[in-house]
Amino acid sequence: MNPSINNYTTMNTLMRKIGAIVCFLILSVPAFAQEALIQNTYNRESLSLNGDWSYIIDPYENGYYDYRREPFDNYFNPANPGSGAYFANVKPAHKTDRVEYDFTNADKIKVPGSWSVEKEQMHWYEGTVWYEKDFLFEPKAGHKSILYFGAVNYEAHVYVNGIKVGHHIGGFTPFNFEVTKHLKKGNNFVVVKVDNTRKKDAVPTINTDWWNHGGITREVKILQVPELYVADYTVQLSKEQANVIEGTVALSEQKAGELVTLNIPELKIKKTLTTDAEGKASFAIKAKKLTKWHVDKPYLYDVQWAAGQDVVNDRVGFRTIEVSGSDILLNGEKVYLRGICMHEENPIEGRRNYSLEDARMMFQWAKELNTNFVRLAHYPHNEHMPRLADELGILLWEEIPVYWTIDWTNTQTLANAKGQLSEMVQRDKNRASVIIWSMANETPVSEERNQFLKALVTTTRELDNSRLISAAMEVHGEEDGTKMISDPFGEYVDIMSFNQYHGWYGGDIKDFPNLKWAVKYNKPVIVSEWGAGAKYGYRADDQTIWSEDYQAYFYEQTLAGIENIPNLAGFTPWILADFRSPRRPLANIQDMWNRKGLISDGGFKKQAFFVLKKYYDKKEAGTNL
Ligand code: GCB
Repeated sequence: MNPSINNYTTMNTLMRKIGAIVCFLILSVPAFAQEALIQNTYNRESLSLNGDWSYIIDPYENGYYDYRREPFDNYFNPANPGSGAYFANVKPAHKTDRVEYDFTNADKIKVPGSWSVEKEQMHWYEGTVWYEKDFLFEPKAGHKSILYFGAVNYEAHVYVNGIKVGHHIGGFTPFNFEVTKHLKKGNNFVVVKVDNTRKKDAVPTINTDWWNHGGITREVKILQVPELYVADYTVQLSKEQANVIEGTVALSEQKAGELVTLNIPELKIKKTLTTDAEGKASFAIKAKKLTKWHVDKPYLYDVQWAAGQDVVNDRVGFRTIEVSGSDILLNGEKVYLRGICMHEENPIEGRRNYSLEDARMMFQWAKELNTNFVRLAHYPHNEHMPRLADELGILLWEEIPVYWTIDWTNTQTLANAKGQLSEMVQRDKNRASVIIWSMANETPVSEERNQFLKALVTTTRELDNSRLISAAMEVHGEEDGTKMISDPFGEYVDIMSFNQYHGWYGGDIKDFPNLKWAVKYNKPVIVSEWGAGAKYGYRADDQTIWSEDYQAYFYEQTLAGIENIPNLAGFTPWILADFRSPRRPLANIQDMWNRKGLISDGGFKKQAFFVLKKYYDKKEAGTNL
């Protein structure tokens, strides 16, 4: 054995042990229980950390584990950070200092963004990348600082000035950590270990039909809130009592006897509530002359909460959503869902959507199609989407990435799915546009799966019992020439939704108008997907696969037969725009894009777009189809 290695090893072990003891003394509380999500980060004072960040690609996770594969986190000593842990962001102070990473001179990357698109050499990269940002900070007296991430795909370890502040799993939902004590006046830095490695027991699992965009994919900011602040609230129309606005509010601390005021000026509502021992209060107030939120008139009210020094404003629409037999009722009236599916991807730039402009582009296309409903597939999209949908009058289906073959018996996987579900509901529960929470997409029927999905339904109903629950299920075989919609999970949802690809994945599209369907449950039905691939600009005839003509014919045939499906309350064809997918290699046609979009990767409309638009125009006008 090489003696110097041996010595080094002994020294290193000793140092580690000392470090571990010091670290244990400093951080003797287990640090990273998930912190509650703060409600409405849009209208709070904040410092944006968007823009250029330094990054270091780290396929061996060298900055996270030592050479014995032990995480530096386990024994890290901030007073003596060493030269290994990248999150320490150490700079050599002397010419003899050896530090083998350097954020200052490292290449820069955009936040929000996806490295697979921004950095050519990282197009196919899946693994760890370290992000670092320096920033100036001015702490505000009497205030707390909360570091907020809109989303990081998929796993994030977060460090502020070299100290770990938290960890998050799940690529499409927000998270935050209170960092008041870690920030100082002047220069500060934040480091995030981002890891988009696909894992079998993750949510989603290793197999998806979309691009695994790695990076800090949504905004990052530091919120500054008063010491005691309005942490959470729900404001909505009661399901049971007409024109009653009801809800709850929770302060950041479990303090009884605090006064919280709800103000909705236009309705002349000003009510002061007193918190209970948990720092919470609830209310139910009759509103006179309420204008309800509707797709035809998306009316929003200014809603303001005030407690102590804290004031937070929101814009909230009031509506009810329920089912009755095979109908979906919006404000008590039947609504037919003229829908479309979307991924959270900008087809022109091939990156994740993250901005208000992106949201406008997507919804403008949806409006041009004359839709009133959008399925945000297959994971929660960024918050601009529900906020803008509230303003534009578009109904939304939101879902979590419980997609295909999830590890159903794994309790960690279930906890993960519940975590993502809770974060989605927590973020969007005050958005009138959101009417459906979807539990899953095309999951194979088994007892284990049923139990898993039932557990998600229970969690959803506990969090928000005012919206409808569904899942994109499948067609389960044929009986006597009739296609069966009979997934046993149908028993637990409010709306039976199913994807079907007759004419694409099997079957002949010319037969579609004559197909027979049977739905096991007497509930409203949404066909949550159907579609065919076409390369924009490829014109041939309606029998030639991949041509725009075939896709247009496919749409005509499907639309000619879709109303034969019993209890049909609407549908969302697959999909508004072409999107990147590693499952789609066909050269010169797909080139790693799923081509089922009605709009191409360049942003051009295919023929089928106009077929669907014509159908929706007629449907809206109530004229003969
Ligand atoms: C599906 C999936 C969707 C796919 C689509 C397709 O059923 O739900 O994620 O992208 O089919 O294009 O095959």
